[in-house]
Amino acid sequence: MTKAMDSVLRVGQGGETHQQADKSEKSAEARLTTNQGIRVSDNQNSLKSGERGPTLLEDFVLREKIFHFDHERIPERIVHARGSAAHGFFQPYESLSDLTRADLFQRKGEKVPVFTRFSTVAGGAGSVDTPRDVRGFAVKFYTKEGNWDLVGNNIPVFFIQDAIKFPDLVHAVKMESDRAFPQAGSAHDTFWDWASLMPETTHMLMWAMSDRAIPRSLRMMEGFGIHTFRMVNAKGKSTFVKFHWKPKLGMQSLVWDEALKLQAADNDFHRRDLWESIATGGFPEWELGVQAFDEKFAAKLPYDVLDPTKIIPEEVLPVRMIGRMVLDRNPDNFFAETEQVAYCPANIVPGIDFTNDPLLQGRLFSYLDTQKSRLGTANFHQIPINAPKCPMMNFQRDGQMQMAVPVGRANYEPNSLADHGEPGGPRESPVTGFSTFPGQDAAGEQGDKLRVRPELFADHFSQARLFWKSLTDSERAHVASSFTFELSKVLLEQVPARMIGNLRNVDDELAQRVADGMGIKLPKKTTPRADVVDMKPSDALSIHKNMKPTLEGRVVGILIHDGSDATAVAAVKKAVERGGGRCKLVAPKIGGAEMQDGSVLKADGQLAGTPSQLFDAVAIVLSEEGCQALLNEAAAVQFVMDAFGHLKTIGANEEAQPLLDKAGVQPDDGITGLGKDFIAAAGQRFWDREPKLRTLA
Ligand code: HDE
Repeated sequence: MTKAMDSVLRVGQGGETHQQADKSEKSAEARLTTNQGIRVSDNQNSLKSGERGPTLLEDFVLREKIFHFDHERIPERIVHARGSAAHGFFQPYESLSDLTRADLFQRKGEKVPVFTRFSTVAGGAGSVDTPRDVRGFAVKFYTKEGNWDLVGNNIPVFFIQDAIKFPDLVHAVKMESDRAFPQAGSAHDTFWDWASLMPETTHMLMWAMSDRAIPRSLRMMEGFGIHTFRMVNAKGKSTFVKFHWKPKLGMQSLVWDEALKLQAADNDFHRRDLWESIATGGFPEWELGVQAFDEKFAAKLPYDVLDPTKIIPEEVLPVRMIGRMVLDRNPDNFFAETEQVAYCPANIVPGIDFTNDPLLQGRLFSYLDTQKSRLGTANFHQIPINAPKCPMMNFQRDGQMQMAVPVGRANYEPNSLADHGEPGGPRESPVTGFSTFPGQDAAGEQGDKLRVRPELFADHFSQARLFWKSLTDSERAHVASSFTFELSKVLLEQVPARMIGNLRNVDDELAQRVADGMGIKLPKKTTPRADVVDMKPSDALSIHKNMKPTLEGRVVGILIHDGSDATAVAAVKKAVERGGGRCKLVAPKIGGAEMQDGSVLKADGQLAGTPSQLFDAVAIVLSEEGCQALLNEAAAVQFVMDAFGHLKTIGANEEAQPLLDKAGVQPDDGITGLGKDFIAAAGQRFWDREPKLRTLA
């Protein structure tokens, strides 16, 4: 074989010969090497004995590359496996020294870096973004006094009161263990079998069956610390707090049919939305607030503040806003940051402390334990995303994947090595170090060892009723319909009746609507353990009462075709952007459409792969011919039909009317022209339209 032929055969698909490659050798930092720093001469072909012969074991370049690849995956989180995260900062509005000595709350306006991860709970890491599910809302604050993790959810209560029930909950809700389906959804036998036998889940079930569990965007959900925590000030005074995150964009949720269709249209809908918003400078923002109260206030409540299935209505105790969080930077690497981040509710800083909430207490054990099996080593705190951004020193040593190189012999304390000129290592800080609030000051916090629930934990229905009573008619119809949808998927005969029997304790009308929705007789009421009482409805619990009719952070889809009016398209775009939103052009071909004036507008999405579910509102800008052509295009008719069915604003020019007619669009306040009326309506959903379109329970 000639030398020239040899070099051509040895080169991969890049087409570059080795002689050429040699000439173009890169500078030192751009050279491809093995993990040992050995320069790689050929990254296209493995080492073989002869041109068509066996691959040689001695090819360490190949073996190292494949070996590393084989181990790229780590065990996914047992819950909250699917998540998306971003970097940002927290900024307090004022000094909170009255409540806490925590360093991050002392100085108004001083930024503290954060890394925040949102997640679904039930599905695996590769599951879809829009199932009906609780969303995790976990924030790691890298404070000057160490990391504080506020590991919460987007729903302010939890399914269970005691950590010992958590594995049962998770086993029941995740895919069934023999068949491994369904993925990422609670609408199946084992979940409802278990939940219907556990009345304490009822309050959370109401939230999970509401629109809270199908958020439109991660940027438009609230977050909650759930448990009652403590803040402790410099004088050692403790105040109970409940943490709340409130989104600047207001709350917004999906329509259930839209959530289902999004699972097909874009598995990564929430992940992409978060990423694109940050990448285009629309930084998501939340306010952090606390409900702060003392023992006396707690003692007056008809429920226990240590019970995580209860809220304190904001109308009873207002939320004091204490700062804001802005997420302004996407991760550089999903695996290194979003996947390897290890949150832990036990990570708290001086000035914040736990309470005896029995769910919280169990969590304080679980997270450290799970990180060891997930990240494979007790040294996971050294991974950059987990490492504190303040000095960290102690006498812990060794373990798998130790990255630090501690100097000297001082791996024990006390020691007197410093007296002999050797490094003696760090020492404790009796005054500024973390000290636990003694806390044993309220009834029942000490006593005999017992496996019991406090009597005040027994009321499982009053707050579920409070939630129901606080919703709008449309939101109630969604709750009743979700129960109907989920229970209709349950094949175990005894379960729906038992569940509806529980719901009768929440509200007889709700139970009746679910029974009617399923076409079964209203079952017998189950007997509650405690009397159910009526509480004053709380507007803060409703999404519809807390939505913002704004274009800020919203995405408008503009459907165009050949012959569309470029000026009209530009005008819509400009007006949407002025309102703080973004536009995406949708056309039958990705290359774009030729406008009336001969210019070509490139599309952001091809019609067949870009349904209207992806947008908050749509504008249809067509010429007469363009519209005629789209009448025979199922994707175009569906685009409009779904925007209508998902209660969105549809702005259209006159020429597009035949398409609206074919899609069955009926006039209402959400069906507009392309001018000011479109812009005014586009940030809203038209809930009144819904009963005309589908039967809700
Ligand atoms: Fe978690 N939970 N949890 N959880 N949880 C985990 O930790 C656990 C609970 C929450 O984005 C795990 O790193 C127990 C309540 C979030 O990485 C695990 C109990 C709330 C995340 C674990 C609870 C949460 C987790 C799995 C009952 C809301 C994702 C992987 C006692 C306040 C954090 C991991 C992220 C993750 C255990 C209940 C929120 C197994 C035992 C209540 C947001 O440790």
